[in-house]
Amino acid sequence: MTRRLTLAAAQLGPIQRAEGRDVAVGRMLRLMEKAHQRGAQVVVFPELALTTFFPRWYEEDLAQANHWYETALPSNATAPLFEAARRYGIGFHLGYAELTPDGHRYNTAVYVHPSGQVVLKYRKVHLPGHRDFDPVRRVQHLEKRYFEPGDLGFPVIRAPIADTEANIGMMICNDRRWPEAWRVLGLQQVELVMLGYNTPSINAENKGFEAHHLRVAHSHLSIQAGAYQNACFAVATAKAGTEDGHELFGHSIIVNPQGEIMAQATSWDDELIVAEADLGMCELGRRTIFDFARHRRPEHYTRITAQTGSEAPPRWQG
Ligand code: ING
Repeated sequence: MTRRLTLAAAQLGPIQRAEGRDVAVGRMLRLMEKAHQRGAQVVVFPELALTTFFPRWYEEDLAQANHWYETALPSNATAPLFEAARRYGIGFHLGYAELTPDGHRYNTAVYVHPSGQVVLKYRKVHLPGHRDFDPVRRVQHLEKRYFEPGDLGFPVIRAPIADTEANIGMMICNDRRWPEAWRVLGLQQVELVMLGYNTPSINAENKGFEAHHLRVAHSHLSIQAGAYQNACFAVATAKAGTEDGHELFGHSIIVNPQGEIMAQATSWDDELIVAEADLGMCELGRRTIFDFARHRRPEHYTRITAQTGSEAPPRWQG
């Protein structure tokens, strides 16, 4: 039986440091209404969608950063999103900063069913940047200060969506650059990867490894490869534009299991992109080129989990 889904990436433009959650939620409600008008059944909002990308701002005392975090979901500020989801019958992915009751801090994403129930939660595993103030950097990227590595792994669940169901999984921003994240989801037969990102358009480390003109290419390369090599769809949604003078790139995309870009945002502002997914494409990939059971040889992959860093190879002795 064919399983079709209409997917949407709800890209957000900049959220300034001084702007409250009501501003972001108001803009997200307008995007959700557009998604409803265009027949979307799943909407993916960005990473840290409720606030500015605050890891660019240093705080000596972490408690002074608590206002950037959600201690409950839904909250008064986010309840309108849950109401809209119920009203339109739309499931949505939301990225936000999570402060748990016992004081743990995570860069988190949830998938919320139209009923308002949280179907899946994920906490960002790969945290880029640094922990302490770095005077060399033109812009700080303090995700290792403000968040702990995720403790939920990369879960996949088969979730009811609209009149069908899909194997859904999530990752967040930097995770997309690590093939291990995609493969752990692929080994659970993921069919729809939802991922939000906030990616600076210039290289704050200024060491030049990643040339500016390749920033977007590397983002798309990572997502297209991940989707193709794990026979899944991916909805990758940016928060974009200039936040208090600091630029984030947009270029949100929806990718199919062939690695093709089905839709791409062309602005760096609030923008909805939509694509029709035939989930049967995932099964085709899993039964042919990427039939893991037939083709993978885990006995040769032990370095992937045995090692953290790379090791220099032995020198050839001739
Ligand atoms: N941002 C960036 C990302 O991975 C980054 C950080 C940019 C790392 C470019 C390496 C190269 O897209 C977040 N929030 O992870």
